[in-house]
Amino acid sequence: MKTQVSLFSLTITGLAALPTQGFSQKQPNVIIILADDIGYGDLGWLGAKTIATPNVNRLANEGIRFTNCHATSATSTPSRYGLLTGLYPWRRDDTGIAPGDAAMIIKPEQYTIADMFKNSGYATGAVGKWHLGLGDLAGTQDWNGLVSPGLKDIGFDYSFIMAATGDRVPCVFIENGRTVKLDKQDPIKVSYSTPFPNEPTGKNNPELLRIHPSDGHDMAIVDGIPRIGYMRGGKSALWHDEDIADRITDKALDFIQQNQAKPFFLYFGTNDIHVPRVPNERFVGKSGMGPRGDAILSFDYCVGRVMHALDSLGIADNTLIILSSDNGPVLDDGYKDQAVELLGTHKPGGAYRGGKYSIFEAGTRVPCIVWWKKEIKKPSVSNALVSQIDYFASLSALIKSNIPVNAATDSKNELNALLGKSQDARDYLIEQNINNTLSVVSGNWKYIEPSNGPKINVSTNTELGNNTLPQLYNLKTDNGETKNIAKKFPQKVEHLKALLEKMKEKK
Ligand code: NG6
Ligand code: CA
Repeated sequence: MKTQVSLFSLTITGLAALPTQGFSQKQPNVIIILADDIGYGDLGWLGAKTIATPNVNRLANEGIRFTNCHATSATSTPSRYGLLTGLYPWRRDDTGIAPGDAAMIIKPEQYTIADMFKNSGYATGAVGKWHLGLGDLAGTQDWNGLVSPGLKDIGFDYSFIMAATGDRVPCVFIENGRTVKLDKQDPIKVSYSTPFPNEPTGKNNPELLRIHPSDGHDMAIVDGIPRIGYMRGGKSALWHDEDIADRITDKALDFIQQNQAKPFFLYFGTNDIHVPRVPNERFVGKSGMGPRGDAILSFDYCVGRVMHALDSLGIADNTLIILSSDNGPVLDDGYKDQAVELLGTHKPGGAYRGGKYSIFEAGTRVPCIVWWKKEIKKPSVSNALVSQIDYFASLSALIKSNIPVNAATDSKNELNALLGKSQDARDYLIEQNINNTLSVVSGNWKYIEPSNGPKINVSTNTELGNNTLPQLYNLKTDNGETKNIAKKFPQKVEHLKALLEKMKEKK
């Protein structure tokens, strides 16, 4: 659309001397690699000494490394919603952790980052973890036919996805809305409320399990692993957990290869390092930290495969990669996988307090690297305050694609900061925990609104940061959020509280 308009204006103003630079040079390809549950301290370039992540480190050493980049939320569904729509997920009340049979949370009429790329002539693809619902009514998807509406209705030309998470049924891959390798004689049935008669479950048949739950995860057994939700049938389509990383990375590589001549946008959501952590055997025992550490190695390997593909196709220079994670780290997230016991001195959240689910910094402060060899000639570390919600407006500025007025209204163009040209970015941003408690980070200050939510996520032993009193921290002098100084700085509290209320009211 945009291209047609530009061409038209060129014709009528008589500037026929094509191709000009804009037309002869291909727009950059853009890949967002979004890890699952990788924490601020989990990667080599962020200080992890015990885990080798050479491929991620290469990106870090050749790109801009961010120390103050945030997901909007401390769990997956809202965080991904924020990234893909440029809207804070807490503006809606239906963006919490989605079951595998949730309806599609992003509505077809919403304008997504994928629509933005598509409207500018990009080939668009989503591969890997989805977790934003499918179909128009929860629990009614036709897993044996076309699951619709789906990703093509929100801007993705191509998709190869896991509907929700590794620990939620249905445990199958869905390619362009259809279950992959399904035998029609063995249809899939899914329920999040009622077990299927005569189907074994984690609860009733622990003798069938190769991995045991520590909390929840006691319903359908798929591949010897108990999951959330009930499922039967679809035997030929079921994934094998050891192969997930390879299969989705294969598809990401196919997409890149097939679209190498066009500009493309790829959203690549890895399953690593979400539970159940069952990495391929080539990583088993290699980190010394058990499955959680081994899954980080698997993540790094997949990043390496993407890099290698770009290098061998000769398109690495003009491909911009953003690597980040959907939320902070967690150790025991519901399976007995020794994440706690084998952690040693490793600090998944770096210096930060809390973790996945939490309003403390480790909940949403995530690793972030921007890599674009053609434009980023001086790799550096940036302390600019940026949010994943800004990828949308920043990338639209990059490719000069207009966003409709009512779309992505929480997204800010921070392209200069993302490309390392400026250390100035946001004045403030908002974080969200699992209980929908919100906080504002502004400069060195952080205000957490009062909340009646629980202090601890008992299941994971994570401090959630909820407190019935207002909290104020100085992140510069106290990055571990240990001293609540709200009483000492009442005006600061009032100021940040007013800012938060104003943002909540904004339409
Ligand atoms: C929790 C699950 C956890 C994980 C999380 C979502 C239990 C006990 N815990 O409810 O295992 O699936 O939801 O994680 O069931 S996320 O990264 O996709 O948000
Ligand atoms: Ca996650």
